[in-house]
Amino acid sequence: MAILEGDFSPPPGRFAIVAARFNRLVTEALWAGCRDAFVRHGVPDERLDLVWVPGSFEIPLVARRLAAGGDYAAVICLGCVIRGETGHYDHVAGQAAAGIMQAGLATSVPVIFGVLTTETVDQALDRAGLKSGNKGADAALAAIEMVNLLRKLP
Ligand code: INI
Repeated sequence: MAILEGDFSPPPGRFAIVAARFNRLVTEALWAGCRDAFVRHGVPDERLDLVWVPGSFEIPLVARRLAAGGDYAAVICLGCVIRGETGHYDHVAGQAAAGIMQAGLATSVPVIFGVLTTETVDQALDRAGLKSGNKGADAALAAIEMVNLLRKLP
């Protein structure tokens, strides 16, 4: 019986981070957590490329293009969608999630979902380095685990 699992040993390759400028106070904190997690797991700044896009809705196009280019071991998507008074939230959050999933499936490159979807600003801040950890750091770890897992798969 084979049990295959990715670990958190330093992975090879370059990593692209696609970050949304919308709700930038939060996404800057996600990027900081992501970068810190990469560095502490043996991926220095020189192997990270950061691309800013206007909002989470724009993340999938850029993530897919970067994943398809062949230069990156994984692409990490960082955004923050906060539910407002309108239905805009559902469209932006839903399409960002679907597009990010599609980018990974279409390219066979891990494309990691580090987009916060919350009811309030406080919930978002809690997940960007306050009470509830840092989702950007979690996204970096997911990328490392997936890169190491894919190297083991037959
Ligand atoms: N983009 C976000 O990343 N988060 C949001 O909360 C948000 N809201 O609420 O509107 C948001 N909107 C912008 C959207 O992502 C696009 O940039 C815009 O619609 C242009 O295509």
